[in-house]
Amino acid sequence: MADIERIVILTGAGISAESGLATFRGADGLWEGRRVEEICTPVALLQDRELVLDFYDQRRLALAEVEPNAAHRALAWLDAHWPGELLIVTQNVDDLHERAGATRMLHMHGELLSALCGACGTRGGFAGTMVGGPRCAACGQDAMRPDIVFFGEMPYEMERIEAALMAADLFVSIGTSGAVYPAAGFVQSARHAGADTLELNLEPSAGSGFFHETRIGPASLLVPAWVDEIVAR
Ligand code: BJW
Ligand code: ZN
Repeated sequence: MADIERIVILTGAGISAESGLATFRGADGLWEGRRVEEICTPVALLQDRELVLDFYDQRRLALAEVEPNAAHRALAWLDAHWPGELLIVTQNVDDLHERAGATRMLHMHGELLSALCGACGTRGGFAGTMVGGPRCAACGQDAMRPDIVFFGEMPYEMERIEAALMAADLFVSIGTSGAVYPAAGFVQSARHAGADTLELNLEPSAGSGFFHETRIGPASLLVPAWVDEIVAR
């Protein structure tokens, strides 16, 4: 492996699984019998608004019951100590990376603790429940929705992510199935631009063959071990 200065880390639901949050495509990934692909869409929000708001209300409330695990803490430690460039791109909408202390990070699929006004586009911190909830403080419309990127919507900060992938020396993917684009394509972009690529996951992801190396196991063990390894280089 060549000298490593710039690291991009992609995380998915698997990094929060050991904190007690369900993954999407695991055995416990259904909500009232529906797959996430049926709930997280603009059409579902229009046709079944209460179900969609309730899905996110329940998950927002569940954040109070969980804590960051050893994998989140190891990445936060790396964030604080890595002298080169580092960007943690999470697909997760929980706040466990931040609670562990990570700062060089972004939420490409939005955040449970944020609300978006569907009428005027105002975004802001939100901690309550949305079913029967507040009107937008900015425009007064009854159009508040979770600040979550639904299928067919553009993920946040794509320009910043693409620039980081193009410059990366190392791309590490942690706990994501590789089923959802554009995140599933990051490994190919980074590799094509010259980065080394490493996957840490409980099982090989859909795009496992695109990585230079795949390590199989729980994030709480694999991530701290990889962080020890990278800082000892
Ligand atoms: C462990 C572990 C442990 C367990 N340790 N590991 C056809 C082909 C290609 C693309 C498309 C297509 N049709 C449509 C698209 C695009 C679409 C897409 O990709 N669809 C697929 C279903 C095919 N994508 C989009 O629409 C995206 N937007 C977009 O493309 O915009 C461009 C555009 C816009 C407009 C016009 C034109 C173009 C938006 C995607 C939004 C995703 N949203 C969700 C829900 C919101 C967040 C939330 O509610 O939490 O995001 S879906 C859901 O999947 C969530 C996740 O972030 C995302 C990824 O899931 P993740 O994290 O990988 O979880 P799992 O459960 O799948 O996997 C967990 C993994 O962890 C597993 O591998 C386990 O083994 C592992 N694991 N325990 C380590 N302890
Ligand atoms: Zn508004």
